[in-house]
Order: sequence, then C-alpha cells, then structure tokens
Amino acid sequence: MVIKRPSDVLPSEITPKEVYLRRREFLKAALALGLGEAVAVRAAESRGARLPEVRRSPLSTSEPPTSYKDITRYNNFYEFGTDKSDPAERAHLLKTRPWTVTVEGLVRRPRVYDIDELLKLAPLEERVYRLRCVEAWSMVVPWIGYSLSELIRQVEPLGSAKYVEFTTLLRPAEMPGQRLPILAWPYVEGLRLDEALHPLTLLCVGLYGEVLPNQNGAPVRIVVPWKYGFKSGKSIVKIRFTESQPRTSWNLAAPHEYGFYANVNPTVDHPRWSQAKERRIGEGFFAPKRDTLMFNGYAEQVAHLYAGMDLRRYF
Ligand SMILES: Nc1nc2c(c(=O)[nH]1)N[C@H]1C(S)=C(S)[C@@H](COP(=O)(O)O)O[C@H]1N2
Ligand SMILES: [Mo]
Repeated sequence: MVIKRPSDVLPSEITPKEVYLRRREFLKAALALGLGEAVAVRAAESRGARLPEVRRSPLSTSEPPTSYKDITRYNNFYEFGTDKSDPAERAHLLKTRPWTVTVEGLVRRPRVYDIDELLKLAPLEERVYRLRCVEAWSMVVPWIGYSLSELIRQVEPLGSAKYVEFTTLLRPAEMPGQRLPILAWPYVEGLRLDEALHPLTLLCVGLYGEVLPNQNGAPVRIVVPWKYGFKSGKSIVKIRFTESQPRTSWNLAAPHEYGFYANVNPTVDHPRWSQAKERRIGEGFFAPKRDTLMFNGYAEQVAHLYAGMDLRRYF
C-alpha cells in the first residue's frame, strides 16, 4: 500500500467529514481572532442546514459516494448556463423560500403543497443512488427524500391518469439561462404513472445529510436512478397527472437523441456517441472507464416495467 503524503492528496479526495472538521476549526479560529460572528456564520453557511432524523434506506448502493465537492460543482442545470461550473457559480441567485408545489390534473384531491409540508409528508431516507448522465459520466449520490409514491397516494390519481409531468420553476430574473433559447422553458420532464409509483423514484429534498444545494435542484427535485440524468427534473413547482404522454423539454429539443423513456441502456447508443461505458466523476480523467449497466444497475427492480417493449424503439 502506498502511504500518501499530505501534499499528494488531491482536493477531490478530501471527504465531507474532513471538510466539516476543518470548518469547525476555521470557525473556532475565526472567533478566537475576533473576526466576529459575520465571518464565522458566512463560513458555516457555505454548507446547507442539516436535515434531522434521516434514516438509511435498504435501496442504497454500497458503492462509495462521489465527493460533496464534485456533486455540487459538476452540474447540469441549464437554467443557470450550460457549463458544468455555471450552476455552482450562479444558483445562489435562486430564492427557494417561499416555495410551493402544485399537484393537479387527473387526481381526486388536487392540492398546493408548501415546501415545509412536503418535507414532513413522509420520513426522510438517505438513498445512495448511481446517477448516469446521457453524456456518459456518472456519480454516486447520497440523496435524501422519500418515495414519490407517498405523495401520489395522497392525491389519489384517477383511473384515466397514465402519466405524470414535472415542471421546473420559470423565473428568468433568478435563472439567467432562461433568458437564452437553450431549451423550451420551463424545463418539463415526465414519467409513466407506474414508473412514478416505483419505490426507487425519489422525491428528493437533500444530499449528504443536508438540504439540497441550489445547484442540485433546491428545494425539491425528482430522482429516477435507472434513467439518464435529464429525466430527473430540478426545482419542481408543478406535478400534473395526464392521460397523454407529456411533451418534455429534451424530447422537443432533439427527439432523435432524447427519447421519452431514456432508460440507461448500454446496448442502445446515442446517435452521436456510444452509451456502453461511462466515466465516474472524481476518479480522474485517465482512470479506466466503467461498463454502463442495463437500467444503470437497477434491472432487477425495474426491468418488469418494460416487459415486451422494444427498447430500441422506446429509447
Ligand atoms: N430543471 C432542470 N433539471 C435538470 C437539468 C436541467 O438542466 N434543468 N439537467 C438534468 C441533467 S442532464 C442531469 S445529468 C441532472 C444532474 O443533476 P445533478 O447536477 O444534481 O448531478 O439533472 C437533470 N435535471
Ligand atoms: Mo445529464
């Protein structure tokens, strides 16, 4: 085994625990030096508030999580720009309070939920999921939330409801990317109702034990771990139950490249690149690529949802 000297340790290898301990040291030092509460408090706020009473979920992978730093600085959130670093730099512009989520459409009990009600609707769980982006990189993220089915049960979908549509906030004053014609704003995603009801589908309000950072979709997002990342809409304000398949932003933008289903599938290539392998963020650019797994490794749990479907046609 090679013992690393401190100078050999890359920032990406410093764990959140170490960051946390360092922050405590910094706070103590700042206060001792008389730098005052303001400086100390600002430093403390660089991480989100901790979420209480989060239990561990048996639905978690045992793979080691990607670092907090990579998860919060390498993002796709085109409302803030198309560079991976844009969301971390600009998402502080987004005001996440007050925040409501309107649940409407083909349900018996349509309702507007305040974000603080949503946080308490079901016990919070840590779910460590793989995230596979259509761009052939992946991460492992310790999300916090509960199964979206908990919310769906409360509103009682009608028999005619076949799909669920998720709409992201439209607020160009706080989301500068929305002033550019990158996608059809607001960002819209959708699932078939049975996909939305699957226990793996997460209504997500946090990560790494803390409230969701803005760049990861605060205050509430969807996470569907067996699908390409773009299916997991961020900063959701509306959930609508429909009879026909939702018109989703990426499918409208490039229907040949981004199908409605977008299940992770190493045997169906994107028209412009292979989907057989992926780069795990944090392992370094020269680390060998990993094989992409069918349904992102969740085949045992979800393959039955697609029995008899031609996955080349319904990509
Ligand atoms: N509203 C909105 N949601 C979005 C996106 C986006 O641009 N806007 N990007 C998607 C893509 S392509 C990916 S890979 C994931 C990234 O989530 P993360 O930044 O939390 O890792 O968010 C998805 N959700
Ligand atoms: Mo993605």
